[in-house]
Amino acid sequence: MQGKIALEEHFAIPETLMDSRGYFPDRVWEEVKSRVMDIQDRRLREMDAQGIELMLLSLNAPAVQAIPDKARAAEIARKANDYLAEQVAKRPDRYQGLAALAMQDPDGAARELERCVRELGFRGALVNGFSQLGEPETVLYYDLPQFRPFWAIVERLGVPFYLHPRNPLPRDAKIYEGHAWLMGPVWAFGHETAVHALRLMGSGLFDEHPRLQIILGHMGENLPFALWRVDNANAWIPNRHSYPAKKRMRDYFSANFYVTTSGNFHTPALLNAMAEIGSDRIMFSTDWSFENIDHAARWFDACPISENDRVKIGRTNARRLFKLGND
Ligand code: GRE
Ligand code: ZN
Repeated sequence: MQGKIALEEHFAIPETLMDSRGYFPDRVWEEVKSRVMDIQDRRLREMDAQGIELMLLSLNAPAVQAIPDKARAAEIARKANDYLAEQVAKRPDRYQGLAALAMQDPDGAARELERCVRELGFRGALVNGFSQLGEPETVLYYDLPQFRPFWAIVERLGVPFYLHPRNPLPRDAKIYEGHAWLMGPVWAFGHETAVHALRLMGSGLFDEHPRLQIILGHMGENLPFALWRVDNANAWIPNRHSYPAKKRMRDYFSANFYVTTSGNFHTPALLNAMAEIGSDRIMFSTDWSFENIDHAARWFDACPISENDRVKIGRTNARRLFKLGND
């Protein structure tokens, strides 16, 4: 399919590059490093070769979220956003921006998002899971009450918020002890991010701000598969669940979430997502530089779905959500 749009597509700046180092063996790192630092060269050739018209670019992970000093976190976010704006300005027909945000300071993050959207023309934000603040072990999840004014501004700006994975801190990763292979994209990323998304849903955030739109990568971080059981576990026990939110998790997932195909190029997973959230809320993505554009595109272009669904997932859903114009 020509004209695809991809939106979990990462770059790095020198200050954040090494955050991606630990996920790759030495022999692969040189390759990943050159991919993630490049924007205007090989990336465009890969996009051309695989029918990707536009990428929405975002900073690598965990980057800003893992800087416990909030002034430094804000400085790096701003630096990454200014650099991204310069790069987008060179090829606005091929690239658009998603803002990095120092959520360590919710008011500052809201102001930076506003600057990115109003002054730099960015289309939304991508944040790498919880933020560390002060003591490196202090973690902030965005269902906490101090983030409600931030969410009000996201809703008012009308831009989506991509909740991207990061690893849990060692303190919260004891279950993986002795099994380091389960960290990162293999398993821990998905679990960490799914729990964060469920916290947002259960907190009542979407009752207060019903127009918020959250994007999850990796075909929804396993939530489309798990959703029925989340709402129905022990359904024979009356009032088993009690949480601040007014509705079922399914209702929020259907009204306030999108999922992308990033790093999950598997037809049964896509069909499950289509059955649970529907083809209007699924968008193509690759997860370059950490996955391969050709793997993503070859799979997607040939997977057995209707051409109507392919065009929605490959292009038009993103054009609508990010207000990129109609066609
Ligand atoms: C990602 O961005 O999803 C990612 C990383 C590092 C390794 C693998 C991966 O940030 O998918
Ligand atoms: Zn990613």
